[in-house]
Amino acid sequence: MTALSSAAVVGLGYIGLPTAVSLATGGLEVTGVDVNPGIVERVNQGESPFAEPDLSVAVSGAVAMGRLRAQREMPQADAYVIAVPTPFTVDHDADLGDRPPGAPRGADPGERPPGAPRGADPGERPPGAPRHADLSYITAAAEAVADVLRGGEVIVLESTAPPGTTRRVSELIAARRPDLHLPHVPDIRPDVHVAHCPERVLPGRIMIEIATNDRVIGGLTPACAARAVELYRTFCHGELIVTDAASAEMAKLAENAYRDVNIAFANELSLICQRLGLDVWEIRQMANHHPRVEILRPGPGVGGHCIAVDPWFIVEAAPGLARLTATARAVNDHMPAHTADQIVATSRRFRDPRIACLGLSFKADVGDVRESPAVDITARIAAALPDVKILAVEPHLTSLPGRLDELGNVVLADAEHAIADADVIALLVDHSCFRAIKKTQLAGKVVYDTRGAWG
Ligand code: SAJ
Repeated sequence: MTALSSAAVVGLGYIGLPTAVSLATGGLEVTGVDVNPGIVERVNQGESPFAEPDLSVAVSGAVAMGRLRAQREMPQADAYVIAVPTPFTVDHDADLGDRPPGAPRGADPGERPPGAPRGADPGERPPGAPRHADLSYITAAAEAVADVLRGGEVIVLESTAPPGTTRRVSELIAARRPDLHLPHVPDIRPDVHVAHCPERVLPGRIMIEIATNDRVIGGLTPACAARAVELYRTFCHGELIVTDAASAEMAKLAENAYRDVNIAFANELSLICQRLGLDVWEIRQMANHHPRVEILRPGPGVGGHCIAVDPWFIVEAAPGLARLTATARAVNDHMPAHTADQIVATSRRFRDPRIACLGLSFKADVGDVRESPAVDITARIAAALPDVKILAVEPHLTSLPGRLDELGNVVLADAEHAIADADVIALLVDHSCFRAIKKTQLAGKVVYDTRGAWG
């Protein structure tokens, strides 16, 4: 088997672009493939289409060295990394809410491929309704790769997906390329290797974690895993843990479901403490002094394109068994409505309330609003109080997300003016700049701190 010298990364989003840059820095000739011409153009100009620490400089370096270029067409390459979104669809029969499904999750903030379903405005999601993985992006990517294979390539699925998806990719390629042997078929010598290597990087720390995190690499066969290890070894300094593809898929889902369940416990504890008139932050701090207790932080809900979505893939795989996983999702999905209700009730104390919502992104110090509880809460407050002007503060954005823009009574404001003007200040995201706000600036205001940032 010859050494890998070229790679194509499909989907130049939050995961694909950093992976493409890392492979280029690791010595491969890399082509990034994206359906969005705007993203292709930005990358070819040496720019990152989205904000992530240290990414822009890495893209500019890789493009300047001639190691990375972007295009819309699938090229021939020794290795393919598929890093496209896995959105979900809502089970409407079981839908308890009255709103459309959430925006797509995953690596690629760009356009959907032809025929893929449209996502709704980020932040909207009916609480408690089961979701099903929508594999249309993965299918489109696998088919495009299939069409250019010559034999000898390794194809790695990085997108998070339900157990069995990597095998499905191999089956899809086999159906399109009857001239090639694929590794899901036993007892043949495959022409192409197929593996899963789920991404694990934390937004805000992607460029550090992509190089240092341990990775799980699951092959459809041991030889597939070994070939994928060669690829990731070019840039990953962490341990590369080898397994089969379905186990790698499940390990990834388990990681995010574990975090979701633990955040749900923190959120449930916060609701209980509120009912009992106790301070959840003090109780959490005291409990965490125990050497084997680490309660996570309660908050206004769980957002982002991963933790709010991936547990549903476990529920989908084992509906009757994944009771705790499904309940955690329901607990976390209920938090935005609960938080909004509390802020609206507090605001009704004023005849003509002025409300500032600090933060719209899904978590601190990022600008990503996908599945953001803060957007949901702000929209709910604005809808409940249509005559009240809501001052939304999000230093990472220059315009409001569509869902808020449509409402008419939400305006994007800067922190200083919003705080000075408002009667009610709701801290929805604990960005560093909000944490730095002095208590004196908040004097005389009604403060609703969902993140425990102002003690
Ligand atoms: N959150 C809380 N309380 C906490 C921790 C988080 O309310 O104590 C909220 C955040 O505010 C946010 C959401 O949870 O709304 C998710 O944030 P996060 O920082 O926990 O995770 P993500 O979504 O940014 O990234 C996760 C990571 N997974 C794990 O930590 C197990 C990351 O490593 C994955 O690569 C990423 O999902 C992914 O792409 O799957």
